[in-house]
Amino acid sequence: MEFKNILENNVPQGHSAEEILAMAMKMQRSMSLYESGIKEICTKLEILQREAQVQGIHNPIESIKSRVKNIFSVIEKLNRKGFEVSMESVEKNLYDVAGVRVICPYIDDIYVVAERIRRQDDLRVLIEKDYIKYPKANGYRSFHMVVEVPVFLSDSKRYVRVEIQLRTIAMDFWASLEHQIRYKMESQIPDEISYRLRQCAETIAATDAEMQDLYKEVRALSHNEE
Ligand code: 0O2
Repeated sequence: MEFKNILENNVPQGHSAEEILAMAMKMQRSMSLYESGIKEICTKLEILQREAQVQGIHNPIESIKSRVKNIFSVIEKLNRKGFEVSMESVEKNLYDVAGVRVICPYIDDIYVVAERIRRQDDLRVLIEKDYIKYPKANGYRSFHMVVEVPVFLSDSKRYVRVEIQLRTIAMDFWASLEHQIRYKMESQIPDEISYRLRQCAETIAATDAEMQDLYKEVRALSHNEE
């Protein structure tokens, strides 16, 4: 969301536009720490990918995307949740400023990657949310983890929170399009559209399960042939 829209729609109480702009510029400088946190996590994931490629075994990671939340979205979220707008508040109250999305071929791969992340003993896992076993009411499925990763600066070590979203290709397809559709609708999504989106999520979940079964069967067949 653009700064202009935030100020027009949602001015944080007790601040002037100039104050918020100055705060945004100050916060922007601190945001580089989140970039570093993302790099650390992406390196770990790329090492797992590379290991599978070198060993010629199934690679549980199809692709990796990352982003640092736009500073104005950060301010908007703090404001919407009633938190103070400051860098200290970001560090205390927000978990998804740094985000890494891991796209996996099959459902089982998600749990394999989650376990490999848990085993990295320099990471602290703070939160896990399994929206695959327990999908959101709208049909959203993904596995979310919030981890803290150490970032070494010239004179200190800082732990940076990174949200890791693990999804199959099919879950990502649904979530990306649902996100677009939701953003296109300025008002509440009509019930009929929500219903159809949920139906699409169910169809996709069934297809994901079928693809997983197919893969297991093919793998068993090829093992038998060896
Ligand atoms: P973006 O653009 O990805 O940054 P909250 O963060 O307050 O909304 P909570 O409980 O802290 O909620 O986090 P939650 O629900 O575990 O995960 C939030 C993130 O997961 C979202 O970030 C989305 O990326 C994704 N997500 C969660 N629910 C949905 C959904 O129904 N549809 C889609 N497409 N994505 C979802 P942001 O900040 O909303 O968006």
